[in-house]
Amino acid sequence: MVKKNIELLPERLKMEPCPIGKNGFCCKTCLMGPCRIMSHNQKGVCGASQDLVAARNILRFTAGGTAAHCGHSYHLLKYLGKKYSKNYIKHKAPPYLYKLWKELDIVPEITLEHFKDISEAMHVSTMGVNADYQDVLKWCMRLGIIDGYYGLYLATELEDKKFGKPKIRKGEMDLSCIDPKKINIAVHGHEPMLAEALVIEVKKHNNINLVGVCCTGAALLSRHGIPIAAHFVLQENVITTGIIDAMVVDTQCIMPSLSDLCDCYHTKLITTNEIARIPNALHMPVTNLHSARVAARNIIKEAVANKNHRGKNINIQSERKRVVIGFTEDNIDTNKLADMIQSKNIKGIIAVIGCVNPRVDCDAWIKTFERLSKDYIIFTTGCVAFEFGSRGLLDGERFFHLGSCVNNARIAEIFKRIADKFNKKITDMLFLVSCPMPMSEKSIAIGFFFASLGVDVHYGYPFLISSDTHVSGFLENVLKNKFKSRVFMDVDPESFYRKIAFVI
Ligand code: BF8
Repeated sequence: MVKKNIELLPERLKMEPCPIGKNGFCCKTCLMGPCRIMSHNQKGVCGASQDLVAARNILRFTAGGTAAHCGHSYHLLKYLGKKYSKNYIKHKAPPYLYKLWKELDIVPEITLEHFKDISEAMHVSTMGVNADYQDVLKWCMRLGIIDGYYGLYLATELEDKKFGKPKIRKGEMDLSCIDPKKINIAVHGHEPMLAEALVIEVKKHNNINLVGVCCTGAALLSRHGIPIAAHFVLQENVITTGIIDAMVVDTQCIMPSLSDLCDCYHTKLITTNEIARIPNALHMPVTNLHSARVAARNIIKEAVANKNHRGKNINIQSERKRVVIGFTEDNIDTNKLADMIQSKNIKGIIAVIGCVNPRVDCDAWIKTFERLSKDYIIFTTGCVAFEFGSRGLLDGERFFHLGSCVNNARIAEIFKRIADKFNKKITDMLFLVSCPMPMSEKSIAIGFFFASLGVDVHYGYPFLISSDTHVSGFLENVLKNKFKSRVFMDVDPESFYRKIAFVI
């Protein structure tokens, strides 16, 4: 039974978001504030304008997201005992874009440590450093490029090499993948090193059911067909089924509430990453292949012993959804997609990426993309992909599941390859990235990566910008001039539909 003082997500959501912070107008980079800059004419105590405050907030968001993705690659490199590859961006990026980025002076300085640029971004946006909001926003592009190559591309490449490239196959999604008859272990987070070791170890036991949550779940689903039980918003519901014997978390998007929640159930919460410690969790550090294997065996022992402590309440009402998964830049038929574009069978490709934010009407957005799928192929990754899957849409014909959020690199690569077939620039193709329900700052970093590739990027929930600032004008227009791309916001699914459906 859940203790009375534990509130689950729907209850906690009743707290309204701060309207000032939501628009990006709250400055808390120094201790003279926080300053609330309510109009263009008002300044913070230090004299910072509304535009500067909003731009710095966006940069700090972007830096946070980039740090998370690059940290992911960095941990993989350390885990595998490998070093950074030199000239990685030059090697991966389309040459014309690399040239443009050079001209714009936004190619990150990556010699030994890409973290220098991320820490420099925090420096740029701290009180009393950069006062030119346009220059501050240019830093977002620089971080977007780092995020894309040293986060998304590098993590995807390292994981593919070590754990295998996904294959197209059938898979399953939903909470009902959790099996009351078996010992259930859930793996949750983003860095799948421990989860991969568990995939090998659980094969030695026929009474263990391994399920995934969030992006570690999406990675296992893509590579091995391990069922995914939940996305970010449903992670608490995984525990409240009452039959998860061990919840193993690595890093990112893990709700701090899991600690109290696991206390209310028999579930053993196990942390595995040194930077993601949680009170009351059992910590099993995973730093290399050997410690991953040892931890995997110990986790199985803990889960087996814990099954006897289950309570009587089992709460599973949903139904397994069958999905087609495992698409990559190498196994998707880019010739066929190019032919469909050439013959005007489809108008283009929309990549629907990122989170599910419980403050957004998810149904309305998914229905909108379903309508748009008549004219567009839909690629999807991350938590929003789970929503397509749980509605039975991931058919591998019109809707393609391309994996976890770092696997957005696959989408960038497919865009690059299709544009090459037409001998065109990415920006000249009808490609769109839509992040309808962003929750994490990582979604913002990914958006700036696609914008730096020349792809239009849509957000369906305000990320620190409101429609009447110079900042949003810059993001819509200045980017258009330099990159032929724009970052725009439309929170209304119907108005977004009209903008996209009637593009010729
Ligand atoms: O990297 S989609 S809620 S789980 S941040 Fe987090 Fe958002 Fe889910 Fe994966 Ni991506």
